[in-house]
Amino acid sequence: MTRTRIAAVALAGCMLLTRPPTAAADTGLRNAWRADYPDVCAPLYDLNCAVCHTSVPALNAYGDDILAFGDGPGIEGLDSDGDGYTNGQEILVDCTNPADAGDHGVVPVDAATWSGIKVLFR
Ligand SMILES: [Ca+2]
Repeated sequence: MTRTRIAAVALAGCMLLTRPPTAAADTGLRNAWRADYPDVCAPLYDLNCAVCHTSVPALNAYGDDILAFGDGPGIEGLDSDGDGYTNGQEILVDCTNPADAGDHGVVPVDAATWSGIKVLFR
């Protein structure tokens, strides 16, 4: 084996060992999220990985909450981005990004009141 060939094999080996994890590793959670929200609005559906990631594999605030509390209804009462709108309202009612404090509805819903709960399930 020539020196060039040995160097090429060593470089290829290093590249395989240092390869970053692929997004495919997270497709199970993404699919679970989509199963929880089968009728999610198109803008949120189109965000794809950006619903939970700032840049794969780094998580945004909503992704951090999913990691901490699990996906689906368990975190709908949280306000991951701190904009005053719960994740449930953003995803199910307003069609806004639960990880972007600059993207929210017009009127925050107080889910602690009966009228607030009705708005979440209309
Ligand atoms: Ca938001």
